[in-house]
Amino acid sequence: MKNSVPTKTTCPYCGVGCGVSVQGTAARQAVIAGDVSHPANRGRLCSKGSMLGETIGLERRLLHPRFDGKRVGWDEALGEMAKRFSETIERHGPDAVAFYVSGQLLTEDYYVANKLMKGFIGSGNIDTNSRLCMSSAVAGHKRAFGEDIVPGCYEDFEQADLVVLVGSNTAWCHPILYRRLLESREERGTRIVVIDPRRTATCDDADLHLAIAPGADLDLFNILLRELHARGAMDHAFVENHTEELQNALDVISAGAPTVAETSVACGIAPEDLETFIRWFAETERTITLFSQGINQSEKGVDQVNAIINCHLLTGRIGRPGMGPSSMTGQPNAMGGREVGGLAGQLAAHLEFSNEACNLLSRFWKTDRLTRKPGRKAVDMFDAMADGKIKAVWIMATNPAVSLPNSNRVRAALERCDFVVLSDCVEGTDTGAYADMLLPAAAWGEKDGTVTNSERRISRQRAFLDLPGEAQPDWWIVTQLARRLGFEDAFPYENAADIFREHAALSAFENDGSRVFDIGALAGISDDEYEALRPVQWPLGADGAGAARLFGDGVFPAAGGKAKFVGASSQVVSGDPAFPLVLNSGRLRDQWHTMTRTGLSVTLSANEPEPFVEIHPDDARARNIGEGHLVRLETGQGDAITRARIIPEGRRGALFMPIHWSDMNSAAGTVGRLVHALTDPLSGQPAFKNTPVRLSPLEPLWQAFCLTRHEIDASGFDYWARRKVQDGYLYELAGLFGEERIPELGVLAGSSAADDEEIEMRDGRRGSFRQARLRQGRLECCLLVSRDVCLPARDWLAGLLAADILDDETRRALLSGRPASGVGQGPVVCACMGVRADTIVDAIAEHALTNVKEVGECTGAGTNCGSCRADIRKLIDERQREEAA
Ligand SMILES: Nc1nc2c(c(=O)[nH]1)N[C@H]1C(S)=C(S)[C@@H](COP(=O)(O)OP(=O)(O)OC[C@H]3O[C@@H](n4cnc5c(=O)[nH]c(N)nc54)[C@H](O)[C@@H]3O)O[C@H]1N2
Ligand SMILES: Nc1nc2c(c(=O)[nH]1)N[C@H]1C(S)=C(S)[C@@H](COP(=O)(O)OP(=O)(O)OC[C@H]3O[C@@H](n4cnc5c(=O)[nH]c(N)nc54)[C@H](O)[C@@H]3O)O[C@H]1N2
Ligand code: SF4
Ligand SMILES: [Mo]
Repeated sequence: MKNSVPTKTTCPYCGVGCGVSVQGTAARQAVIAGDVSHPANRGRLCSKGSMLGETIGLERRLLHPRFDGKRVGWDEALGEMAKRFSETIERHGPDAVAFYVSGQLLTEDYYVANKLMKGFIGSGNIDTNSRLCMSSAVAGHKRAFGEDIVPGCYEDFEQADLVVLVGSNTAWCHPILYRRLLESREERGTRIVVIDPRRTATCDDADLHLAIAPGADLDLFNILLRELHARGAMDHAFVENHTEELQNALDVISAGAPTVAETSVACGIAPEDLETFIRWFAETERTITLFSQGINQSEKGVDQVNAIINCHLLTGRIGRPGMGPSSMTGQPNAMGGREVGGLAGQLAAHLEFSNEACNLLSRFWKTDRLTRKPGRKAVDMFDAMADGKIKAVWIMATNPAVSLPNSNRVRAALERCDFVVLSDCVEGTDTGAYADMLLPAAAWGEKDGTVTNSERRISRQRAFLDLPGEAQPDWWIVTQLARRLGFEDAFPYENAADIFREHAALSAFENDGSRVFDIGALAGISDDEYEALRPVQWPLGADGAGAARLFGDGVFPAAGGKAKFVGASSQVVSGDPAFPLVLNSGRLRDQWHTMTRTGLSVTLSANEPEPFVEIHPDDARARNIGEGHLVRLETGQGDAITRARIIPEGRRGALFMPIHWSDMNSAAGTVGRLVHALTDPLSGQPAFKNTPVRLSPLEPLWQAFCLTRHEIDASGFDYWARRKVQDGYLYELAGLFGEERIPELGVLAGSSAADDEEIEMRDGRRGSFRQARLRQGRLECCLLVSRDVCLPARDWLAGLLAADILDDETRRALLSGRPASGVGQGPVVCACMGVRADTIVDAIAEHALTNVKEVGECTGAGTNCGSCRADIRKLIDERQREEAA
């Protein structure tokens, strides 16, 4: 721990980019709080941010470079890399190598990786997981505005009268922005419309939920544009002076001219709901349309982005307070990556692949090796590995074996690739299993740099921990390799500030207003000024002041200064009877992506213990699937086994699986194995939300769970899932196929120590049993096996590893699986404040609470990030229904 004054830094999770204040307490322990001075969050944090302190230990950290499974020093690791990369380039050309990077790198890391690949290795083959995340928004922005720019800011959400959330589960995925919206709504009465085929937590606060048929958004925004035009909602002066191609777009989308009624059928929503949406949009000047993965992750993602922007251009609602199209970025630095050209089709500093821009960049970098053509986009890059065209790859800060579509093929590609390097801060990831070289990266809290959030705000991430083991920041590792490849002069950096200054200088280099992205005012800052840098929104004026909104003056960075309408109509795709359902995938409130970090937090892991699939009751009934049953999903790409969750409010024919499970924490819960690798033809972004799938029930021969202090080898079981609990792990296990491999504690947890005490209870008739091992009176591990579906609730048991010496009553209870005296437990509802369901239910009953606010005052639940408010409301509703009955 470096000092005792709080360190101000930025949350490493979502694109809201909240400021975090960290107070060190002891070695690798810290008190985490929201930074009240940060304009994005003004002191608030969501559950993930609040629990950062539970993830900064050294558990699972990768601490030393490793080559071919053996520990090596940095010198050897970098020497080997330089040798392999240069040999490959010499023999097969620069396009035979690639970097696959991430929106979770800091801008400085990203800048040097891009500079090395495009500027000095001389290939365009650097792409990023942001391809999976917001490349459709990037392409849509460029088509409409001429440059990749998010016009508005978070304050707009507080100043809007209508907020349309389309393809976004904002309550869970951008919780603090959502919280700001709800708070201002209390005074302003802002209307909220949610457009999502699922009924998400975000729908609970909506005035209108359009449960749209998957993939029908283009039809919806096209009819909206036509109706806005027909009903006189057009801003004539704006359209005339600041846009072009409206008539073209209208002609394209009016083909066949579906009516509002026809469109409502195509979209699967009630005609009166569609009418309400059109009316509200038409009559509300201050309207924001926030879009996220339900829009971007589609084979027509770019067209959908433009369909949304079209409606804002027509009404002139852009760049002024409380209005505009708003692409919410997912990762903490997806925006920074866009600024440095992390995508294969861009150069640094918003320069495109034109001759002029290439010459400019060559001059600035003093290189004659700059690539003149874009490289391969993510999916294509891994296909090229599978085909043997790319022979060496360096993956940084992403887990493609889990997160790319058709991940079986991705794994085969990594297998085929001659030389795979992975920089990660943890070990044991799915991608790590395919790496020849593992490099230990510095993690959040250990590294310095900047990130840009969804409102173009650049904030510092600051180190408050020492580098553990031999871990190094990503920029350092890239710089070292660049020097060993012979580019010492171009990579002289000694710290992150050196790189930042160069990045800032490039943004202003020969710019003269031709690129909006300009932070030249920071090019000359000293190390101390960089250390003290306050959050600021680009572009920066000469005086260093930022800009909250852009395009308010109607001037766009396109040729001619005008924005463009881009129309497209949707194509009818025919289904495949072999795969009659459609699989959607997305996020849960308390986990981050592949769980390499949030999975370390006991609190965050308490809410959702296992991979699951959401199913409509009719689809479940037709297949004889009950709540909590294990099921198999199959697609043209692969299969998965998860728990069934039946959702009455869902859409028939539509399934949803969370993205967070992988081989690291489950037997077969990786959704990426199922997802087709269909991509948008323009952006290359995968269509993650709509894979044709079939579903069938499974009959377990037995089910079990095992609570242990140490990890066990569960790989032999047909089904398993692991989560972290206080002082240990909880495994769910099941036998599904063939001969029964019923677990025994002695085999799972190893043989007992001399004075361990083993207790056991068997139910001979049903073949169920419970075993526990006590060490000096404390629980060491236990196993509960059942032949029928019923296993006792886990939550009480999960706390027992942390308990002191177990008394007789608790031991008896342990074998029966139930707490002796109804101790208040149940699932954690509010992760931030650690409030469990039973506490809330009791408080509601005891104090006759009728709303979420009262529950908050009484128990603290829902008072921090607020993303559990929907769950609290459900508990209140349940209680009220019980009372009414
Ligand atoms: N808790 C948490 N927060 C996160 C993350 C995380 O891992 N965990 N990750 C971050 C990242 S990188 C990202 S990109 C963002 C993503 O943030 P979001 O985009 O909000 O999250 P998703 O859950 O991927 O998808 C959003 C919604 O799109 C809906 N959808 C699916 N198909 C369609 C469709 O055809 N039309 C419409 N209109 N909607 C559809 C889904 O049902 C889903 O509810 O979240 C960020 N925040
Ligand atoms: N089916 C389906 N798949 C999806 C999506 C979906 O909605 N559905 N969403 C897609 C989207 S939007 C995204 S953004 C991706 C996310 O997918 P990934 O990027 O693959 O997911 P993460 O788990 O965030 O992976 C980040 C990795 O970097 C490591 N790491 C963390 N910090 C650092 C660091 O500072 N340096 C280095 N070198 N490593 C670090 C972490 O330990 C982790 O292994 O998933 C995509 N995949
Ligand atoms: S909303 Fe939550 S995850 Fe996103 S930046 Fe803020 S604290 Fe981090
Ligand atoms: Mo993302």
